[in-house]
Amino acid sequence: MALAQKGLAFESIPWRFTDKAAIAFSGQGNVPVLVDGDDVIHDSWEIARHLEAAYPERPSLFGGPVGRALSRFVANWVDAVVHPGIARLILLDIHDHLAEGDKAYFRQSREARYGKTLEQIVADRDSGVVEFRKTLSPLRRTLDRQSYVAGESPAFADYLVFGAFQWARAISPFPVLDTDDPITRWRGRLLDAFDGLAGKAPGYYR
Ligand SMILES: N[C@@H](CCC(=O)N[C@@H](CS)C(=O)NCC(=O)O)C(=O)O
Repeated sequence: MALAQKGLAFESIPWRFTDKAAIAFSGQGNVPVLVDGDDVIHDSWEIARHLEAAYPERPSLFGGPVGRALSRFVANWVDAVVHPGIARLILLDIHDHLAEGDKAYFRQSREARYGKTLEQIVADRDSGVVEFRKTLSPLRRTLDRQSYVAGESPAFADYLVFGAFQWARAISPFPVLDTDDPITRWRGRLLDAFDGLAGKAPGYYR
């Protein structure tokens, strides 16, 4: 979404959890990794900072230093609340979609992290999703009053949050949001943004 907002053409390369060798040149084992000419950047936040610094004449991802600082808060809220909240609902679905060679690694690493089996983690998700939706109240109240987290048009703060919902939509049929929710309508606007870039990605629902 950040690359699309900057109007930059890109090629995306599918990647699997255990394919660490393919990204070893980045000096670590997580995606996303951006290769931009001679620059190799990993971590979404660092990628956004790079794009903003390298392409300042293109539409801004942060809207200046104040926006960047506020987006940092959004990034931390997404890391601390939204991603873990969604993960507890969909971890088993992620596992079930993985290539056979990745399943054992995923199960072992996530079960060690949570101290439970994948099955135990998602067992109470029908009640867990009700609690998860309550934690989204600050986002819901914001999007009830304005079209995007960043205001009248989307920016990186939106993509930080949207990424979590796009992840869920791509990997799990479980509805993490209610259909009648300002957050669902905002998600729909972002699925349509940039000629429907995100909406064209395979997903279980719109
Ligand atoms: N805060 C980082 C998170 C990066 C991250 O955790 N990536 C996961 C995506 S599932 C990953 O590559 N995991 C590899 C693994 O678990 O081995 C970012 O936003 O870039």
